[in-house]
Amino acid sequence: MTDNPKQLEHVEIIKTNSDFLRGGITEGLLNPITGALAEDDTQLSKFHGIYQQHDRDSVVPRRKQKLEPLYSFMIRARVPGGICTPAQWLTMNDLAEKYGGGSIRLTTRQAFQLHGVLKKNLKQTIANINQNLMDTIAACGDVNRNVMCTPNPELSKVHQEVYDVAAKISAHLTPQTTAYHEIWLDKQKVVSTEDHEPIYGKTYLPRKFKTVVAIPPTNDVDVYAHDLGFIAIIDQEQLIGFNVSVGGGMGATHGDLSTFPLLAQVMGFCTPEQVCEVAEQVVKIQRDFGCRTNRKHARFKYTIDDRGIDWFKAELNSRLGWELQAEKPFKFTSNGDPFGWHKNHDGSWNLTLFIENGRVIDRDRSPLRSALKQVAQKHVGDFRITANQNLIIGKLSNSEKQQVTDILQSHGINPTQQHSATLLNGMACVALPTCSLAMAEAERYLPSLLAKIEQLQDKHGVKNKAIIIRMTGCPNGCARPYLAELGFVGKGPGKYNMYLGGEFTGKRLNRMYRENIDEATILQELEVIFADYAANGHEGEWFGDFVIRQGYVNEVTHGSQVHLPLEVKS
Ligand code: SRM
Ligand code: SF4
Repeated sequence: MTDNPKQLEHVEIIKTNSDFLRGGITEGLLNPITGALAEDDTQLSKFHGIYQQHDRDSVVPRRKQKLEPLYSFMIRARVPGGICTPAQWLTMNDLAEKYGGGSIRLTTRQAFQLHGVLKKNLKQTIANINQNLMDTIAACGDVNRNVMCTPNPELSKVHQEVYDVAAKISAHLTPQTTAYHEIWLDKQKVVSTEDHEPIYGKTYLPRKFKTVVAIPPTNDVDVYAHDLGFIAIIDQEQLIGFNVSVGGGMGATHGDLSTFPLLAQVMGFCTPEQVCEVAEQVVKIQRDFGCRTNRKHARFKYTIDDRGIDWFKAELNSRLGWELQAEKPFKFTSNGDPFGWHKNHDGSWNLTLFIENGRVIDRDRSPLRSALKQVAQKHVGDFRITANQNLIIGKLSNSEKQQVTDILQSHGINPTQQHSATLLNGMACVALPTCSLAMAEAERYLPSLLAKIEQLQDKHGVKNKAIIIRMTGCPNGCARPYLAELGFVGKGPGKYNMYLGGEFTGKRLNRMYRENIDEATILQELEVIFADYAANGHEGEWFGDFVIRQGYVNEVTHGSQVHLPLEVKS
């Protein structure tokens, strides 16, 4: 509120002067000299769901040829609660075929990403997404992003009701600027009307903001990793309301102990009718109190950590003009996905398919994208992206169930794939070659590391004990690695920090165990721990709990401990 303009982050100036997110994007799109946008506009384009990237694999050869980097764009499409229709799936498929290198990426926040879209194709791609009733606005940028929701319909009869709440929050917090329609959909601005952002104001939020809705007992959406969470409280198959959680986040910077992941704290309860009002006031508090002078300290988690949860509760209650009720009891039992066929409460079928690291692409022996295209062409139910980057083909009738099985099998895909627990619980962020922040491989490397980890588990007889393993190419935490029982965070090419001690349902942060180690060292470390786990693990004891009980790491009680130097166990 009292930031000195001289100290404001440059992005704040860009936002203020952007005329509600217009900047020079329209002109930049028309400039044929370069495949890039102007630098300031690359900050604004994020609010429109677009990241400028370049192919990091080809930088050096292109530089030698005196060529600019091979610029292209990542487009992220919002899918509230992860649910889309077969027609929408087909749209993303067609766009991936035409403009996105034949690849669709399902994200850890239940959205779609296309990579490699050239500047000249951006407008057409975004127009097509909108024609099919999806959008990309607020998929990125300093605003509330895609609202997540447990997508599994068989979990509860009130799933639809909870999902509707998630969709409402999403609509309520969507930016109101007309710039999006003007730039991408050729809508003319009404000259006499000023844009107005009733929730965000002219400078939007200090930083990205993420909202999630969870349906216990599954915490598949990792509610504790989010700025704002609503945990559905269901009593005798009636949705009575939501516990509200605030202040979670994952991002950190290597070597900077003032940055750290934090778990969200549950702070009260509200009714379904009160949810949008609560969400709006929470966002406005962050708008007014979040730090705008240091982007590394600008996430909502720090606003709450700096001032304390009691300050926040008082501020929220005073803005609401009424008080949140006391939180209600709830219990999470897992944060993974239930793979295979499951019957819904209404008799329809769902198939949860494992999608390795969310990448839907045709590979030689597994033409997954083509198979799903054919399913979408036949199927009348829906497609549900999970927060673990997997896919639920939802609401199938008995005959459709058989059709889907036949289609997948004819493409060499077994719908009830018998993968190991390790593979099924693995998750990696995109990282190289597209992510400009990646320090090491993640998506392209995790499968081969998991295969080696599995061999070790097999050797020690612990292969069937599921372990949540996550990898990211840098400390930003896009695959929520600090909640994993075993986490790997890229430090440099081929080098990772290794984390131990997250909890199986996602409610405890892990702790850095080894720093900057290569694959051989990772496997040596795990050999010792797995042998110990096999000999001394209790019946039913999760790996993350075991490593704490055995003293490999201490339990983390505040995120600032995650990266503290550790007394190394010899
Ligand atoms: Fe992320 C930045 C990919 C979920 C924390 N994230 C990025 C960018 C856009 C890199 C950039 O800024 O140039 C990555 C694009 C890579 C690419 O080539 O596609 C990227 N993030 C992803 C996705 C695609 C990972 C995935 O494998 O699925 C996820 C897209 C989610 C979506 O649909 O909206 C993704 N990112 C997350 C999550 C997980 C979550 O939200 O549940 C986190 C941790 C939670 C959090 O926000 O605290 C996350 N991403 C970040 C951060 C660190 C933010 C921070 O507080 O420090 C950055 C960097 C930044 O914002 O400066 C980042
Ligand atoms: Fe990129 Fe880092 Fe996010 Fe991975 S964690 S996608 S490397 S920003």
